[in-house]
Amino acid sequence: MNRPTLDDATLLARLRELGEVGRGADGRLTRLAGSAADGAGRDLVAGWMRAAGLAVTIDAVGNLIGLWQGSAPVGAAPVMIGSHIDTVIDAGIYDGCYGVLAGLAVIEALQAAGTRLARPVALAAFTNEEGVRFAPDMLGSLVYAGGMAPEEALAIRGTDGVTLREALAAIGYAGEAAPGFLRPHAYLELHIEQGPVLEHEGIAIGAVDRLQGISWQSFRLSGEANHAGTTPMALRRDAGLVAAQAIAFLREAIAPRGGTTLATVGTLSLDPGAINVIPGTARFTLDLRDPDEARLAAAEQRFATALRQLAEAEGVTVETTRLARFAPVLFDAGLVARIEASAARRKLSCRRITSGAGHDAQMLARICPAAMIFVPSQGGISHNPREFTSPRQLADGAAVLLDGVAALAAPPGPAGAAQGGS
Ligand code: HGY
Ligand code: MN
Ligand code: MN
Repeated sequence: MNRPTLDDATLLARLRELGEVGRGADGRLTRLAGSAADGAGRDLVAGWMRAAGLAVTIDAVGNLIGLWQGSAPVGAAPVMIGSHIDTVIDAGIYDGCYGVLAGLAVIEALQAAGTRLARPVALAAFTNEEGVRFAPDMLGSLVYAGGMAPEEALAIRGTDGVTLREALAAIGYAGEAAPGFLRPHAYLELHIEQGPVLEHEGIAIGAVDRLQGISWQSFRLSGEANHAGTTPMALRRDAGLVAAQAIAFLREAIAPRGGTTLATVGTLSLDPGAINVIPGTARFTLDLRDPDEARLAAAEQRFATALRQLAEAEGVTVETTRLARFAPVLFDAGLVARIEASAARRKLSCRRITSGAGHDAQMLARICPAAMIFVPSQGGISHNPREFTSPRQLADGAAVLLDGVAALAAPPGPAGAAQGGS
């Protein structure tokens, strides 16, 4: 049995090939969950999984799971790795895809080394991690972990009015298997940091020990559309004004610079949207995050109170819709320690880090020990076509993932592989 060797060149080539799926004529990459581009991306990844001899299963919410049974005893709980391949709008090529494709590279390296398994290895590409089209985000892994019934998820209507059920059926990924059909022994997710910390500190590997809380809400403010030239300021019910005041309040009072609470209004629309009409309706979404649950709840409460007062003062009504709410998550200390030990063995600098972004790992942590491995993001940029991580850094992260899978699925001794690999 040889030492497993990762094929970094193929990993990079696949990342780039998948990164072209869903790229428009304008050069922007968008592969929203359940879109035709998502279907094409899934076909590509499922093809690579099958070529590696994995048994590919699609579950009822479209989660794509490849299983390498190898020499593992039938019925042994698998070690699960993976992430997602859906993207945001005008995305980079690494977010999510790196975790899935590095996971495939790890499996192929272990196979090529003739590794004997004590446990099978499952590779997952979860549905709708980004949540841009269907809320909440991490939807596929939430259902997989039992946090939402498949029927409820499939009935969710996207921003374009299409249900998840319709979208998955349209791309041929409305599967049969019951989400959660494989209960993992452990889950490890490799992901780009998407933030500035590792690069700023010159650290190669992030051992992610916690993930911050997330609150998503949408608001509809209703005032009165009226003539911009004939309506005195004192007689207006300007929904756009209240939205603008509320957004300013977020930065001034809820999430000032230097605090831990993060507030983002990523979508904002005024209706009817004409230069000479007072906006009768304003719609916006709010993404609030904080590593501390009590602070996150307090931020939600303070904003709700302020918005109500601002609206009352302008004679505007408020409708609030809850889109997502996930408490902060602590990852498995044993897995985090394994990640740190692997980095140390490989002489890679490493630090513990909190994830600012949501990830599928936070859902899998509900049903098994879970942790994440981060690699640096150049300039801390993500959810942006300038997202970049160097080939060296990508290879380092994949090597640490390889060590984790080898240790968990092929422990040393008669049944296992040689520890680690190059
Ligand atoms: O929003 C997030 O943090 C993740 O990218 N879905
Ligand atoms: Mn991601
Ligand atoms: Mn993302």
